[in-house]
Amino acid sequence: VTALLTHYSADTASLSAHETPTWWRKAKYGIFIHWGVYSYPAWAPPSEYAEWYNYYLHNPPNSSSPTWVHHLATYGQNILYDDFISDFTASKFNASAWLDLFDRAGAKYFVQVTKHHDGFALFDTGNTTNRSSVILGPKRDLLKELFDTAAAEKPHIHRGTYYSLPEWFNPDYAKYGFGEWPGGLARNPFNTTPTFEPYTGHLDISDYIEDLQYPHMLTLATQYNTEIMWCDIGGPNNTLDFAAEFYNHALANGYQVTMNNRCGAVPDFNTPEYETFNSIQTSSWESNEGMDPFSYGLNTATNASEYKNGTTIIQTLVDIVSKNGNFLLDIGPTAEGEIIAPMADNLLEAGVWLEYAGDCVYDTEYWFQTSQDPNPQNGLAPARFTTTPTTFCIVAFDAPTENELVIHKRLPLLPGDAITLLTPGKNQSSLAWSTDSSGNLIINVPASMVG
Ligand code: FUL
Repeated sequence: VTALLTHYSADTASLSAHETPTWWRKAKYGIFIHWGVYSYPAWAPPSEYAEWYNYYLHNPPNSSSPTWVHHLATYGQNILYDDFISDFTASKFNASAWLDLFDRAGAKYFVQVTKHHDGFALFDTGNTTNRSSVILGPKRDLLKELFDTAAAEKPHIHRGTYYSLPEWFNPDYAKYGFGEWPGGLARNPFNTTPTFEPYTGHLDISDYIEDLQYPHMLTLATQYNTEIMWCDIGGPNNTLDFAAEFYNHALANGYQVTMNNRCGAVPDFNTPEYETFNSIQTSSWESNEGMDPFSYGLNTATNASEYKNGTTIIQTLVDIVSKNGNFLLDIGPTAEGEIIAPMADNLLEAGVWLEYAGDCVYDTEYWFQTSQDPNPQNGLAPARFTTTPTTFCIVAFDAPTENELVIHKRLPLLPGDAITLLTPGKNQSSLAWSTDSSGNLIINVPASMVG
């Protein structure tokens, strides 16, 4: 059989033909990693993102911004954000350990932040800028370590890259800057005269898009072979050209890639942030949120008991999958490169369930009629539905309070079909079932499962 490969050109019509690959739609669950210079101060008040530390340090200027107040009390006025670059050491970063954790957590892909809005890259940025972990701080190509280790040790886990299109404080970005940001320059908030902070590692380039952003994106695509281009916050870009290069590179090398909706051109999938859709969406989507109640980067002001636990992770994942989405769950490692125990434990707790019940998550489809029981019994959370070509899954979010679990929906069951309870160890047991005159499904539940 000969397959003709379609090559993409840098125009909307051509690029619109691209879709999320099958592997991505089957994978359902990925780990998002926000790791960078902001992982050192690792602080934000409850309603702000910790990875925005530099932004909140300077905005609003000369005010009582909580980050500024915290910074002054903790580090004093002589420490600038870029002084934290040397504290971002990655000294305990062990790519094998991270990947082993992701694997045991049941994740099928990860998306590493390779450069956030602070412009500090975790990959080799060549001659575009010296503002990277290769030149400064750890002096290591952290992205290469993670990608190479994943390819060698966990080849079934797909590799993606987050990339912030803007760099808020890069003087070269100023001419493209949004009015609401500080004109591309960070003014030292402790200094009342307008002195501006150095943008450490900055090289003399003539155009931010042509000489920095576009080369970076091409580097991630063609040198690191990223499978997911997860851009952030849009803004000026050269993404039509990039997308054609990205897709054609993957085609020529025999793998499948995808790009999100924040790159500025013809997305493969949407990315609701700290929210999910409450009904089935037939086009591709991926919901992302932190394990922290409101941060992607590590926030040491959050009590670990507030993190999403295993049950919440699973219920969020299954809810999303029942509506045709993927779940990208974020963790924030420390500046030294450790994934703290409470985060790792919660990931592993969810992984235990996925180990025996993952057949109802991975490689499933949404059920076209509805994602959930429309009328759950006795105040229980509604059960969610997923399907495969040969099975229909019901995932109950609460243990039934009686020996019967009633599903208030006519399901595609035929007389003689078996209903199997998935249990740890995969000791599957058949449950007796019947339907009532309205077509509701009544499943007999063993006493041990009644809550
Ligand atoms: C947002 C960013 O501003 C956040 O810091 C975070 O990276 C999130 C995933 O996207 O737009």
